[in-house]
Amino acid sequence: MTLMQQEPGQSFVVENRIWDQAEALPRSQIADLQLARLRETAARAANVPFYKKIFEKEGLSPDSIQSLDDLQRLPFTTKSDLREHYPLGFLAVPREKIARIHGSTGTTGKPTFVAYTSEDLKTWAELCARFLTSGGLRPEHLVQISFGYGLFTGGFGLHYGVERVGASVVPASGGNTERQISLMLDLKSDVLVSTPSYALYLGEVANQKGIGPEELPLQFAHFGGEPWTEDMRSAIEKQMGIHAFNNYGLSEVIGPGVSGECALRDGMHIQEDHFIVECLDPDTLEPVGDGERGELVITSLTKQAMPIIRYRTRDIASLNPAPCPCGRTTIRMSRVVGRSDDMLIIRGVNVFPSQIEQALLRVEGAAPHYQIEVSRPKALDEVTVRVEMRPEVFSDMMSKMHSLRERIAREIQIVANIRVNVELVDPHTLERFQGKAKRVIDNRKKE
Ligand code: DLL
Repeated sequence: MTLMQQEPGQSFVVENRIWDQAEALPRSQIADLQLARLRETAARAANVPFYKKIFEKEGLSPDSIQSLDDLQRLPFTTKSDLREHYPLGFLAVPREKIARIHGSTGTTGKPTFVAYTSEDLKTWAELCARFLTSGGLRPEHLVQISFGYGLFTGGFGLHYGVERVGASVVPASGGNTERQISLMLDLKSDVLVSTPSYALYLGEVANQKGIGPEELPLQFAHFGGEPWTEDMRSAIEKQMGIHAFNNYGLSEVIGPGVSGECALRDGMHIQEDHFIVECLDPDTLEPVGDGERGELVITSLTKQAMPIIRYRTRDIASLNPAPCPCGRTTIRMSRVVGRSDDMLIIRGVNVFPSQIEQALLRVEGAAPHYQIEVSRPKALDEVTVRVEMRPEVFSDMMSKMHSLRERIAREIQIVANIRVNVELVDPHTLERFQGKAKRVIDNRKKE
């Protein structure tokens, strides 16, 4: 198939290629495979004391799964279930079968660990190879991986995926931004792998050193690990002169490799032969309709060391089952608008930080660097959005600054339906991030 994606003014062309025909199976075959694998997963999960106890209590067994609808009879798993069985209480295989352990630090409490058998590691590399290929990676490319190599699944996960495709890796790891830029220039990296917020910072530092998009050798990038918006994609693409793809995953489920964009970049294809993704109303836990937002709940179908059933991700997104012109038959998920636990409730209105990002990036003169501070000085919530000005609009004319502030506040009101205070700050003064961005300070928790 010769489907291509080319934006006006860009020389990079993404040719549509499929790594594994499993991505393009007829829907009925996907369903058959999912059912068989769901039963295998239930059998493996019966070795995990947490699931065994529930299965016994509810009279569940692999044989009681007769159709995919029976998934709804299986229990949910939450982050606190994993924490309560710290460190490795969810293992379904003897410890000597474990080939590697990763973990997520989380923002509160103990980390959670996730384990892989050598078979799991092979599967993981294949899954990453799939989305990397769908987003343009070919054996001739040189990929700079600027995710931390460590417990975080981003570094090693993508590393083995790139190698599986046959491309070359520069395992730059996170941080040391000046060195990242020299590596990129000296080795002529074609592809960047990082969080979108780190890419934004890298691009900014390069630009400050007089290295513009034309001088950067990068052609395209695979970003993931945190929520970001279409407007942020445009800002980073412009700053670095690249074409950026989105990919999604979480350590509890495998790491990166759950889903990723194809050349058309209209939603992330879910690797449905390895995961069942449900989209549920977070309050009622009933399925929402196609295209409606809900919480993603994920069941692994092939993981051996730590099979996971109906994991409540807290990520809010929607599902699109419509066929994609790229030829893949898998369901696509939208961007993650945010995590339900990051959703701010401001005077009763639900707001995701990504809505504020979307609004302010639409205002010319506002830089894509911002911080949201929420407080409750008296009885009412107050939100202050600090936004950096672009150096070119920085002005000592009060009236100009005032109208920029007003435009940002108005745009936020339109998109997020809340009135906020906007503080314009000098260029390059807000914190930059080398991994996942932390843009919200909620003082109400302390007050
Ligand atoms: O962030 C795995 C990963 C690494 C995915 C690198 C993609 C690239 P955790 O540290 O466990 O794992 O964090 C998982 O990050 O539940 C989402 O809230 C968020 N997240 C990951 N990818 C995206 C994305 C890795 N593309 C949590 N868009 C998930 C929005 C994302 N949020």
